[in-house]
Amino acid sequence: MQPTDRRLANAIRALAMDAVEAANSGHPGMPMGMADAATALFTRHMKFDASDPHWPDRDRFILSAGHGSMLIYSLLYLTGYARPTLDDIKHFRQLGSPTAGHPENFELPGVEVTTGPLGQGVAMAVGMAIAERHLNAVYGDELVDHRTFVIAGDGDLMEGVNHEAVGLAGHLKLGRLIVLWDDNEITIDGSTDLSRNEDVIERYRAGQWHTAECDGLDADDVDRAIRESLADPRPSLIRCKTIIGFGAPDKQGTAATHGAALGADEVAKAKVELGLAPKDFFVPDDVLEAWREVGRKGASAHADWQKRLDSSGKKDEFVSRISGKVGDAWLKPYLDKLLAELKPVATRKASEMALEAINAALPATIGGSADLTGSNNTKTKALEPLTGENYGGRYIYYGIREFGMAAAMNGMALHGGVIPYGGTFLVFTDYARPAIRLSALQRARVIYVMTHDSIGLGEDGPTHQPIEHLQSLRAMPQLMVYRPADAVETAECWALALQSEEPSILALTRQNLPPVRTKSVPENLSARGAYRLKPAENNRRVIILATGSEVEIALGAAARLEQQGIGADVVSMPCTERFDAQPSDYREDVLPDGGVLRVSIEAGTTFGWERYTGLHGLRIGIDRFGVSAPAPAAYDYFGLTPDKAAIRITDFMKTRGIQ
Ligand SMILES: Cc1ncc(C[n+]2csc(CCOP(=O)(O)OP(=O)(O)O)c2C)c(N)n1
Ligand SMILES: [Mg+2]
Repeated sequence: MQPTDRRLANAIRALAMDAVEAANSGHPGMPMGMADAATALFTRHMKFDASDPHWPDRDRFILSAGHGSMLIYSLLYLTGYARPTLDDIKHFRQLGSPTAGHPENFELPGVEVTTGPLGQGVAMAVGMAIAERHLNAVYGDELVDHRTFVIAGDGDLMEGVNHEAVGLAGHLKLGRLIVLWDDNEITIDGSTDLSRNEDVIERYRAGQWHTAECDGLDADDVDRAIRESLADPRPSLIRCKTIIGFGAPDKQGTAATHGAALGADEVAKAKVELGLAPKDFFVPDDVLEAWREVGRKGASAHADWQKRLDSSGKKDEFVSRISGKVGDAWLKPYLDKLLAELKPVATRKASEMALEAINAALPATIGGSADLTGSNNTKTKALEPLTGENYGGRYIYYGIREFGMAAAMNGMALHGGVIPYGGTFLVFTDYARPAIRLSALQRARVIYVMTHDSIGLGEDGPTHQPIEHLQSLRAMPQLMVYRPADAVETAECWALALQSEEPSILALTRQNLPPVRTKSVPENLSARGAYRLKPAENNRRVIILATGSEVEIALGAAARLEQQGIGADVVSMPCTERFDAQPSDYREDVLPDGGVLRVSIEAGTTFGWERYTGLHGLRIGIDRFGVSAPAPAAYDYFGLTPDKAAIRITDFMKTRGIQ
């Protein structure tokens, strides 16, 4: 006899309680409250094949309420994914176990995205749903026809990014996105009455979503609400009324079950209450077998899909597209053309020029901007807008939603098959930063086109002028920060970003820059992170390191030093992370130890530049907020001109007694 839905759900509850108990750490309340809803979703709706977590046409499931990680670990184990094993679950939250505190996409293939920072799961799901619709427009129903399901908590819906995600999804009519809201009226501090009185349902409705309500503890009722939602063309929010910690007799319905082990007594009582055996990590055979059958069910749909792919005539293209590998065949012809007609150009414009070649060569790119298209130069001529009426478009008007844009791009990148890039001003990376951090943590290939990268943006003044941004972004692991000096470096950095496994930030100027790279070379010099752009002519006594727009200033200062008989190398450093990864002999050649004064010039904080100048070097930069003035006046005011830099360097040499 088929076990009841409640018995299937109780297996989740048992594993969640026991794993949290064993770790003496974790969140049992959420998995216990949503076990029935998750059972309805996985047994009756989710299209997946546990034997192949990478099947491209699988439905995507995102546990936005990542603290309830035992919910997804239980589901993956029960349905028969290779990992986590029961042993992995017994090692919940332990060093080296893939059952990390919060679900990590790089630990378990069945985990689509990393969640835990509340709100971002829903926002990434929006990106997944965009990617699905876009690829559907390109490849048709035969190859791309899946849905994105989310389980989200009160916290996910309170976060600011939720408003951005709801607005974007409603506008783009992402009808294949279904969010199940765990409406348990509890957060860490206690009742949601402490902090919320908005009508969540009305807010979603205002955002052009379909909404449904159900008893989240009744799998049949959840199933009904999901079916209703599937039939509606709008994105759906399903309000699942639940009880946090359901089944724990003395603690259910209270914040006490949110984020702590229930305690042995309460677990024992809960097992009695739920009709479970008193054993730890125990799943009855018939229950496990029923779950395993659920995990196998998708195999036939998978096989049918494979047949359609094999006979589609598009197999190689599709497989290569999903693999995400891209070449850089566009680069050389583009550079040849560029070098033949050199002229001063802002690197944001140079980025647009490179994108014309990239977007023509790589159909996987999807561009966009948070309402700064004309400033970020992100839209190339042939790109059509991606809209609710035309998902085949490749340009997204994200609106003024930097965080929502970045999170959506994470979802798109992790969905696969598309390479998202999107722009705003560099200073507003602060608005997108939590999602940039998740790009990095998840190794999502997202390319951030961040223009107006210094005081060089001029008159908009200190609120718009990045100061600490470059260095603070460089401090983030697994994020490549590129600051190209001219059009050639901009193209090189684009090529690197596209081929990288990490997310990248391109920091680009508003103002024109003269070409500093004027000759064709066989190598992508930016790949080294830093390279000697101009060697000293006189006996080398100074090495000037500069990035982006300050490379021009470094060259001018070096010329003045050379006139005084002081030999000066100029090193262009478009990417410190790449330089750090070079072999030591290369780094030693570019920045030899001892005897030579090292100077950095960057129109931003000097914080951290001692990493390359050494403590006895000279750091030229801006250690305060900017000024509202035309760019040349601002540069002059901060001493960032060839003359002023050269004088600072020679003065510094004199006071330090450097001959
Ligand atoms: C951005 C962010 N802020 C704070 C937290 C810490 N935190 C984790 S869960 C939680 C409460 C979430 O409440 P709810 O979504 O209702 O989850 P439930 O207690 O119902 O399981 C908080 C504040 C977090 N994970 N992410
Ligand atoms: Mg809650």
